[in-house]
Amino acid sequence: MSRQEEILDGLYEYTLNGEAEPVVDLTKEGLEMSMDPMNMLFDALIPALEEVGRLFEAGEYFVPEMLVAANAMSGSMEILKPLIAATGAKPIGTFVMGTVKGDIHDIGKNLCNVMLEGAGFQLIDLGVNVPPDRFIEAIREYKPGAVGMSAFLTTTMPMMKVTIEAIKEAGLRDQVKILVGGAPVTQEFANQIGADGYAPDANSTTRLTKQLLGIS
Ligand code: B12
Repeated sequence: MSRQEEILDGLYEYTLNGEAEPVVDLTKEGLEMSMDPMNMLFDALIPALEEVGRLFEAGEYFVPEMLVAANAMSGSMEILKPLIAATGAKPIGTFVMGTVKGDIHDIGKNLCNVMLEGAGFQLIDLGVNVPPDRFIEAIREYKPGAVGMSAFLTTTMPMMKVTIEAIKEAGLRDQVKILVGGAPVTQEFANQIGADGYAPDANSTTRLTKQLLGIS
């Protein structure tokens, strides 16, 4: 096995076990060896978190294990993020992103942010547990082309509809394209609640946003 393969294996295993320090060390070593940040992200870190989700579902992992795994991944993300995000160029548009009220999952959202920034968008991240009013304030303040809402719980998905309705009531609906996403969200749900688009992952989020805003 090459050292690069060992690094990918290590990133996967240590993330799965929630060991933050070796994840950071291996990330740095990988970069020193000129490994592609996207490679580390999509071939090791994200698959590890997918496995964490599977283990949680199977009753073998509990919330604390999920949390340490997520934290281990975040340490690496902090290092990789500036390398993936674009530098200097004039932004091609503004994107306001947030995880809806009641929900604190932010890893999927953060990945979308990184890819959107990488594609040249100015990213306004409202964070997690974002109430409808905060989305509305941000639309008024930043005048974004697009707004993204993330939800990872079936119990917080309805908050997306509530937020869209609130944006409508505030008279702002026709000024923005609204995208929704997160593990339990589907295209069908997006249609039902009157969103403009749904994307299953960060890459397609970027593609869809450009398409909705007519940016080639
Ligand atoms: C890590 C994790 C946590 C961490 C979150 C840490 C953090 N900082 O985010 C912690 C431990 C805090 C947590 C807590 C809970 N969690 Co949790 N968690 C997960 C886990 C394992 C991974 C989620 C994740 O980050 N995945 C990685 C990313 C990369 O996922 P992704 O879907 O591929 O992301 C892409 C797309 O979704 C899309 N996308 C994401 N956002 C957006 C937004 C837009 C606009 C677009 C277009 C696209 C888009 O692009 C992303 C990037 O490619 C999932 C399991 C799973 N299978 O999802 C459970 C899971 C989501 N959690 C679950 C549960 C039940 C909980 C708790 C209720 C547990 C508890 N009893 O306390 C709490 C709820 C807390 C709250 N109020 O939000 C359940 C939800 C069940 C359900 N159907 O509702 C899941 C599915 C686990 C399971 N299988 O049961 N959790």
